[in-house]
Amino acid sequence: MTDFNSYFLMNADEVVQYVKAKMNYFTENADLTCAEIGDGNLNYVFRVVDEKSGKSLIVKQAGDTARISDEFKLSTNRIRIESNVLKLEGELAQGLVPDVYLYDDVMNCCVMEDLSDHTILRTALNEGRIFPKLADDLTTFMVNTLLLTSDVVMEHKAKKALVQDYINPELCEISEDLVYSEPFTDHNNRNDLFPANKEWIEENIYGDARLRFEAAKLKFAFMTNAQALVHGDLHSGSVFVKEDSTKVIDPEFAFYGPMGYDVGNVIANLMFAWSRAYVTDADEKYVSWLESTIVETVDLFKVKFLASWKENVTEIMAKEQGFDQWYLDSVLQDTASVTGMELIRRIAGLAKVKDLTTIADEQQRVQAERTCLSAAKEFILNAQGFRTGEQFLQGLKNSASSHNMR
Ligand code: SR1
Ligand code: MG
Repeated sequence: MTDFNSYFLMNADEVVQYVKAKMNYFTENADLTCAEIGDGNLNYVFRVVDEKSGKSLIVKQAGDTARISDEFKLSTNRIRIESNVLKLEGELAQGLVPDVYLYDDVMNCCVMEDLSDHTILRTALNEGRIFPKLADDLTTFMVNTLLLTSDVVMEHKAKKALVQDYINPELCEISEDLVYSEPFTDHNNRNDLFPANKEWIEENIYGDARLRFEAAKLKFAFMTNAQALVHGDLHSGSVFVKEDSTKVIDPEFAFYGPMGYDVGNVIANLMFAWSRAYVTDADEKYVSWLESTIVETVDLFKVKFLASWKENVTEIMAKEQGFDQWYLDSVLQDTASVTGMELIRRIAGLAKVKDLTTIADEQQRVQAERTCLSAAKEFILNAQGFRTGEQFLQGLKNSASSHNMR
């Protein structure tokens, strides 16, 4: 039996031995079973259960390549980032992330709370389920984790130490490539386009010089604007939900970047769900909840951001009259741009979303993809025009009307 003193990728049996060796979480006579349950693009996720007591936990381990493809060689350091960021987020946004029990820098794994009584938000949305607290919880999470890690609030040397701690070159490179370059150029030849939309994308995305110019500017903002400790991958696969609870997971892409990167990711992924619901004629109550969730995510973010600013600002020049609103406006403009970038990259890039790929009818999928792509162009090219939740929703709906094939 190994003592886990040197790194290797564990299988389910080894994870059971690992938990017995490293944790006091289960009793001596526990009857432990383990299964690999991960379906993400990067890591291996094991659920360990004591069949006697029902107690359980999660072990997440990083390999040195991405699960989705060996092309991505990645440092296992991402598990350190994930564990430490989860702990910090847990302090800043209490109850909105899972508890971390252990981080192991030899085995490159972390052990955390099992959230199996929750469902991944994307899965739940594709099933048409409603979560009344979603916008409220996600906006609290974003305002707290973003504003409170920024120069507005933190002592500047302490903030710079965090910037250093969370330098995340390899995972940032993935986003630089997959979000900010490949969907406009296909220069790595790995974009995966839905055949019925291929020509449309070549003409309207690859072929739009103005759009590509804006994307270039946004890429440099992503790489250089060390504004706050962003989650870095806040799509609906990174959120667990149940009726009365929201938990944000998977902050392995975290780094100091633009606040709008997180907010835009949330909005875009709600828009994928809306586009799917729209073209498949989903239940009206569900569609209307999705619409109010998009609107509230923007509007509650604004209200909470300004309230938190008032309460927590320490930077002397940030207290100048009007600076709070000016700063928030710039975050909203970034939010609009990133909403557009995320909408485009999940359709014209490598990493897809099930909201769209599982639409069985070809015409409906064509319509949903074009709705998202045209709205995305509007969000990117006219980013300064989106300041309210209603404007964001209207941007999407206008695009849906212009692609209505019913
Ligand atoms: C190679 S990883 C592909 C995508 O999965 C992650 O969740 C990120 O969104 C990344 O872009
Ligand atoms: Mg992830």
